[in-house]
Amino acid sequence: MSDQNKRDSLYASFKTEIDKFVFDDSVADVFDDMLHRSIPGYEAIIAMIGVLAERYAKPGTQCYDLGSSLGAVTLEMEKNLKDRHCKIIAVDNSAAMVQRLQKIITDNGRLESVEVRLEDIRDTLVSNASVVVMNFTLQFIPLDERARIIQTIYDGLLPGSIFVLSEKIAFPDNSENGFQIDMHHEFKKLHGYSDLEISQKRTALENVLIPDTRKTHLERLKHAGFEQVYVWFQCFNFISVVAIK
Ligand code: GEK
Repeated sequence: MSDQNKRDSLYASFKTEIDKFVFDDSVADVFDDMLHRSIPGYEAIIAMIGVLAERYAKPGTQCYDLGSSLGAVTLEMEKNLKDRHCKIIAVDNSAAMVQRLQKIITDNGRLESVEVRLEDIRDTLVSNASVVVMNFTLQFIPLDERARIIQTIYDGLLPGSIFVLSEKIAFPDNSENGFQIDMHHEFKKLHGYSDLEISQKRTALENVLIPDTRKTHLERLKHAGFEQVYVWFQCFNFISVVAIK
């Protein structure tokens, strides 16, 4: 079994103290399995980002995968944009993730169109872009810095281009919020996570992953200047939005 396919059991045994969740080697080793068993619709979202990129990527422009982890989005874009002469820029500030993604890219012989950067997305300059994707990454950025990042993305996109934003969200209505979280946990249980794993992971993510509401996301995107903002995917408390400049 390769590192990429190792099963996630990071929170399987009881911990007396739960550290804040970080994207280190132990997480990177099991990350592929973690996301597939934790995000309802993850595979569909990746595949549909491929569809969106295929439709909107313009020849000779740049496509960004901000918070690229092991490159699921990067690889899907690369697969769908052959002969488009686009540069795909994958950015992540976790050395553990970047190291593994660099190896995946090298092993695939795809170095030419893909550039992997160890960089904080708060410092990323977006330019000449036709597709920018943040797949479950804005949720890890401090609340007061989110609007500035979205503005940088908007400014760096060419007219008619797209920004795809996927996020775990919160609901303003308490009973709906409870229902959606409950269903997400049910999804995780059916994918082999125990109640202990679910609860310890939840504690580790407290104040690390901070979900906004759908309304906040949509308003922030419109405020940055995006004219068309559409939620194209939702499953429980996970959504994906496409914003067209
Ligand atoms: C996927 N998109 O498979 N700068 C750069 N990277 C960051 C920052 C930051 N400030 N904060 C967090 N990250 C991927 C999944 S995971 C989602 C994205 C999750 C990185 C972090 O290191 C991690 O690799 C990624 O964002 C978030 O489609 O774990 O829920």
